[in-house]
Amino acid sequence: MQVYKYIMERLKEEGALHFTLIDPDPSKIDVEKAMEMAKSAEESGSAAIMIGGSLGVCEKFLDHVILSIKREVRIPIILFPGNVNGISREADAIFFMSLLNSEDIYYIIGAQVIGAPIIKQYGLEAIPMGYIIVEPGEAAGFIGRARPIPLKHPEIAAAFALAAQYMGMKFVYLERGSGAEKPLPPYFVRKVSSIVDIPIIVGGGIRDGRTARELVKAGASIVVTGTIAEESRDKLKEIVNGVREGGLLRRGAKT
Ligand code: 1GP
Repeated sequence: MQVYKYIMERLKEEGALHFTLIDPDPSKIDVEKAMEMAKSAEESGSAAIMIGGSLGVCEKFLDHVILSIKREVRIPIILFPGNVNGISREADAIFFMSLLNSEDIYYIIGAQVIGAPIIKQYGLEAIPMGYIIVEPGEAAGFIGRARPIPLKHPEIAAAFALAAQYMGMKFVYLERGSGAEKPLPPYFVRKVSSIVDIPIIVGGGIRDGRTARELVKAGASIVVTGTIAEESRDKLKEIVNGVREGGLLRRGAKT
Protein backbone atom coordinates (compact mmCIF):
# COMPACT_ATOMS: atom_id res chain seq x y z
CA MET A 1 0.00 0.00 0.00
CA GLN A 2 1.23 3.47 -0.82
CA VAL A 3 0.44 5.21 2.41
CA TYR A 4 1.02 8.84 1.42
CA LYS A 5 -1.27 8.38 -1.58
CA TYR A 6 -3.87 6.69 0.62
CA ILE A 7 -3.83 9.59 3.10
CA MET A 8 -4.10 12.26 0.42
CA GLU A 9 -6.93 10.48 -1.38
CA ARG A 10 -8.93 10.02 1.80
CA LEU A 11 -8.28 13.65 2.80
CA LYS A 12 -9.64 14.78 -0.54
CA GLU A 13 -12.76 12.70 -0.08
CA GLU A 14 -13.40 13.28 3.61
CA GLY A 15 -11.82 16.68 4.34
CA ALA A 16 -10.18 15.46 7.56
CA LEU A 17 -9.00 12.22 9.15
CA HIS A 18 -8.40 10.75 12.56
CA PHE A 19 -5.31 8.69 13.42
CA THR A 20 -4.88 6.62 16.58
CA LEU A 21 -1.51 6.65 18.34
CA ILE A 22 -0.29 3.55 20.15
CA ASP A 23 2.72 4.01 22.43
CA PRO A 24 4.70 0.74 22.26
CA ASP A 25 6.14 1.02 25.75
CA PRO A 26 6.00 -2.45 27.35
CA SER A 27 5.72 -0.89 30.81
CA LYS A 28 2.45 0.75 29.67
CA ILE A 29 0.77 -1.75 27.35
CA ASP A 30 1.01 -5.39 26.40
CA VAL A 31 0.41 -6.87 22.96
CA GLU A 32 -3.20 -7.81 23.74
CA LYS A 33 -4.02 -4.24 24.76
CA ALA A 34 -2.34 -2.88 21.60
CA MET A 35 -4.40 -5.27 19.46
CA GLU A 36 -7.60 -4.30 21.22
CA MET A 37 -6.80 -0.57 20.76
CA ALA A 38 -6.05 -1.06 17.07
CA LYS A 39 -9.27 -3.01 16.49
CA SER A 40 -11.38 -0.46 18.29
CA ALA A 41 -9.60 2.35 16.38
CA GLU A 42 -10.47 0.78 13.04
CA GLU A 43 -14.05 0.06 14.08
CA SER A 44 -14.42 3.66 15.28
CA GLY A 45 -13.32 4.99 11.90
CA SER A 46 -9.69 5.91 12.49
CA ALA A 47 -7.87 6.08 9.13
CA ALA A 48 -4.46 4.87 10.35
CA ILE A 49 -2.55 3.61 13.37
CA MET A 50 0.56 5.51 14.40
CA ILE A 51 3.12 3.71 16.53
CA GLY A 52 5.71 5.54 18.58
CA GLY A 53 6.72 7.01 21.89
CA SER A 54 9.47 8.80 23.76
CA LEU A 55 10.64 6.07 26.14
CA GLY A 56 10.87 2.30 26.46
CA VAL A 57 10.69 1.51 22.73
CA CYS A 58 12.69 -1.54 21.63
CA GLU A 59 12.60 -3.02 18.16
CA LYS A 60 11.80 -6.57 19.22
CA PHE A 61 8.63 -5.58 21.09
CA LEU A 62 7.77 -3.06 18.37
CA ASP A 63 7.96 -5.77 15.68
CA HIS A 64 5.83 -8.08 17.80
CA VAL A 65 3.18 -5.39 18.41
CA ILE A 66 3.02 -4.41 14.73
CA LEU A 67 2.80 -8.00 13.47
CA SER A 68 0.02 -8.71 15.96
CA ILE A 69 -1.91 -5.55 15.04
CA LYS A 70 -1.55 -6.32 11.34
CA ARG A 71 -3.49 -9.53 11.84
CA GLU A 72 -6.38 -7.51 13.25
CA VAL A 73 -6.71 -4.40 11.07
CA ARG A 74 -6.50 -3.33 7.45
CA ILE A 75 -5.75 0.37 7.99
CA PRO A 76 -2.08 1.34 7.54
CA ILE A 77 0.42 1.27 10.37
CA ILE A 78 2.73 4.28 10.33
CA LEU A 79 5.80 4.62 12.53
CA PHE A 80 6.01 7.81 14.59
CA PRO A 81 9.55 7.45 15.94
CA GLY A 82 11.00 9.44 18.82
CA ASN A 83 14.44 8.12 17.94
CA VAL A 84 16.12 5.45 15.78
CA ASN A 85 14.86 2.72 18.12
CA GLY A 86 11.36 3.44 16.75
CA ILE A 87 12.05 1.88 13.33
CA SER A 88 10.48 -1.46 12.43
CA ARG A 89 10.54 -3.34 9.14
CA GLU A 90 6.99 -4.56 9.81
CA ALA A 91 5.25 -1.16 9.44
CA ASP A 92 3.65 0.14 6.25
CA ALA A 93 5.40 3.53 6.36
CA ILE A 94 7.34 5.88 8.60
CA PHE A 95 6.85 9.54 9.33
CA PHE A 96 10.36 10.73 8.55
CA MET A 97 10.27 13.56 11.00
CA SER A 98 12.50 16.36 12.11
CA LEU A 99 11.84 18.08 15.45
CA LEU A 100 12.27 21.52 13.97
CA ASN A 101 12.28 23.49 17.21
CA SER A 102 14.73 21.29 19.08
CA GLU A 103 17.84 22.91 20.55
CA ASP A 104 19.73 19.72 19.83
CA ILE A 105 20.87 19.11 16.28
CA TYR A 106 20.54 15.35 16.94
CA TYR A 107 16.71 15.62 16.89
CA ILE A 108 16.73 17.87 13.81
CA ILE A 109 19.06 15.86 11.54
CA GLY A 110 21.30 13.51 13.58
CA ALA A 111 18.88 10.66 14.26
CA GLN A 112 17.58 10.99 10.69
CA VAL A 113 21.05 10.38 9.26
CA ILE A 114 21.43 7.26 11.41
CA GLY A 115 17.92 6.07 10.57
CA ALA A 116 17.86 6.74 6.81
CA PRO A 117 20.00 3.74 5.73
CA ILE A 118 17.96 1.45 8.00
CA ILE A 119 14.72 2.70 6.42
CA LYS A 120 16.19 2.08 2.96
CA GLN A 121 17.30 -1.42 3.95
CA TYR A 122 13.82 -2.23 5.28
CA GLY A 123 12.14 -0.80 2.18
CA LEU A 124 9.85 1.41 4.29
CA GLU A 125 7.92 4.25 2.70
CA ALA A 126 9.28 7.46 4.24
CA ILE A 127 6.82 10.35 4.56
CA PRO A 128 8.65 13.61 5.36
CA MET A 129 7.14 15.55 8.23
CA GLY A 130 8.05 18.69 10.16
CA TYR A 131 7.41 18.19 13.88
CA ILE A 132 6.80 21.29 15.98
CA ILE A 133 6.34 21.17 19.73
CA VAL A 134 4.11 23.70 21.45
CA GLU A 135 4.13 24.30 25.20
CA PRO A 136 4.00 22.33 27.47
CA GLY A 137 5.37 19.62 25.14
CA GLU A 138 5.22 16.93 27.83
CA ALA A 139 7.69 13.99 27.52
CA ALA A 140 8.31 14.53 23.78
CA GLY A 141 9.38 18.11 24.46
CA PHE A 142 11.69 17.17 27.31
CA ILE A 143 13.33 14.20 25.61
CA GLY A 144 13.60 16.02 22.28
CA ARG A 145 15.15 19.07 23.96
CA ALA A 146 12.55 21.27 22.32
CA ARG A 147 12.22 24.97 22.92
CA PRO A 148 8.41 24.74 22.99
CA ILE A 149 6.53 27.45 21.09
CA PRO A 150 4.59 29.68 23.52
CA LEU A 151 0.82 29.52 23.06
CA LYS A 152 0.79 33.31 22.78
CA HIS A 153 2.89 33.10 19.63
CA PRO A 154 1.21 31.00 16.94
CA GLU A 155 3.00 33.14 14.36
CA ILE A 156 6.28 31.47 15.41
CA ALA A 157 4.76 28.04 14.80
CA ALA A 158 3.42 29.32 11.47
CA ALA A 159 6.92 30.43 10.46
CA PHE A 160 8.34 27.00 11.39
CA ALA A 161 5.54 25.31 9.46
CA LEU A 162 6.16 27.46 6.40
CA ALA A 163 9.86 26.62 6.57
CA ALA A 164 8.88 22.91 6.68
CA GLN A 165 6.75 23.40 3.58
CA TYR A 166 9.53 25.21 1.74
CA MET A 167 11.92 22.39 2.67
CA GLY A 168 9.58 19.95 0.93
CA MET A 169 7.99 18.25 3.92
CA LYS A 170 4.62 16.70 3.19
CA PHE A 171 2.99 17.32 6.56
CA VAL A 172 3.47 19.53 9.57
CA TYR A 173 2.62 18.22 13.04
CA LEU A 174 1.66 20.60 15.84
CA GLU A 175 2.29 18.69 19.05
CA ARG A 176 1.02 19.78 22.45
CA GLY A 177 2.43 16.62 24.02
CA SER A 178 0.81 13.31 24.82
CA GLY A 179 -1.28 13.60 27.96
CA ALA A 180 -1.24 17.42 27.91
CA GLU A 181 -3.81 18.91 30.23
CA LYS A 182 -5.35 20.96 27.42
CA PRO A 183 -5.34 20.59 23.63
CA LEU A 184 -4.10 23.22 21.22
CA PRO A 185 -6.53 26.13 21.01
CA PRO A 186 -8.24 26.54 17.61
CA TYR A 187 -6.80 30.07 17.15
CA PHE A 188 -3.31 28.54 17.18
CA VAL A 189 -4.15 26.07 14.40
CA ARG A 190 -6.04 28.75 12.46
CA LYS A 191 -2.96 30.96 12.37
CA VAL A 192 -0.72 28.17 11.06
CA SER A 193 -3.37 27.08 8.57
CA SER A 194 -3.66 30.63 7.20
CA ILE A 195 0.03 30.53 6.26
CA VAL A 196 0.80 27.00 5.04
CA ASP A 197 -0.59 24.82 2.25
CA ILE A 198 0.59 21.39 3.45
CA PRO A 199 -1.80 19.38 5.65
CA ILE A 200 -1.59 20.09 9.37
CA ILE A 201 -1.63 17.27 11.91
CA VAL A 202 -2.55 18.13 15.51
CA GLY A 203 -2.22 16.08 18.66
CA GLY A 204 -1.88 16.16 22.41
CA GLY A 205 -4.60 16.44 25.05
CA ILE A 206 -7.62 15.95 22.75
CA ARG A 207 -10.33 14.19 24.74
CA ASP A 208 -13.73 15.00 23.19
CA GLY A 209 -15.57 15.29 19.91
CA ARG A 210 -16.28 18.99 20.08
CA THR A 211 -12.58 19.83 20.47
CA ALA A 212 -11.72 17.60 17.53
CA ARG A 213 -14.38 19.25 15.36
CA GLU A 214 -13.21 22.76 16.30
CA LEU A 215 -9.57 21.90 15.52
CA VAL A 216 -10.57 20.59 12.09
CA LYS A 217 -12.69 23.67 11.45
CA ALA A 218 -9.65 25.77 12.39
CA GLY A 219 -7.57 24.02 9.72
CA ALA A 220 -6.31 20.68 11.04
CA SER A 221 -6.39 17.94 8.40
CA ILE A 222 -5.47 15.10 10.73
CA VAL A 223 -6.32 14.76 14.42
CA VAL A 224 -4.26 12.32 16.49
CA THR A 225 -5.31 10.86 19.81
CA GLY A 226 -3.44 8.36 21.94
CA THR A 227 -4.37 8.54 25.62
CA ILE A 228 -8.14 8.52 25.03
CA ALA A 229 -7.84 5.43 22.81
CA GLU A 230 -6.22 3.66 25.76
CA GLU A 231 -9.06 4.75 28.05
CA SER A 232 -12.45 4.86 26.34
CA ARG A 233 -13.87 3.38 23.17
CA ASP A 234 -16.95 5.64 23.35
CA LYS A 235 -14.85 8.78 23.58
CA LEU A 236 -12.74 7.61 20.67
CA LYS A 237 -15.89 7.20 18.56
CA GLU A 238 -17.07 10.65 19.62
CA ILE A 239 -13.73 12.15 18.54
CA VAL A 240 -13.77 10.40 15.17
CA ASN A 241 -17.32 11.71 14.63
CA GLY A 242 -16.16 15.21 15.56
CA VAL A 243 -13.39 14.96 12.96
CA ARG A 244 -15.91 13.76 10.36
CA GLU A 245 -18.27 16.64 11.07
CA GLY A 246 -15.44 19.15 10.80
CA GLY A 247 -14.19 17.39 7.66
CA LEU A 248 -17.54 17.73 5.91
CA LEU A 249 -17.31 21.47 6.37
CA ARG A 250 -13.77 21.55 5.07
CA ARG A 251 -14.20 19.23 2.10
CA GLY A 252 -13.09 20.93 -1.05
CA ALA A 253 -10.92 23.35 0.91
CA LYS A 254 -7.17 22.79 0.82
CA THR A 255 -6.16 19.50 2.37
C1 1GP B 1 1.13 12.40 20.89
O1 1GP B 1 -0.28 14.03 20.23
C2 1GP B 1 -0.23 12.69 20.42
O2 1GP B 1 1.99 12.68 19.86
C3 1GP B 1 -1.29 12.09 21.30
O3 1GP B 1 -1.55 12.79 22.49
O4 1GP B 1 -2.00 10.96 24.11
O5 1GP B 1 -2.75 13.29 24.59
O6 1GP B 1 -3.88 11.94 22.84
P1 1GP B 1 -2.61 12.21 23.56
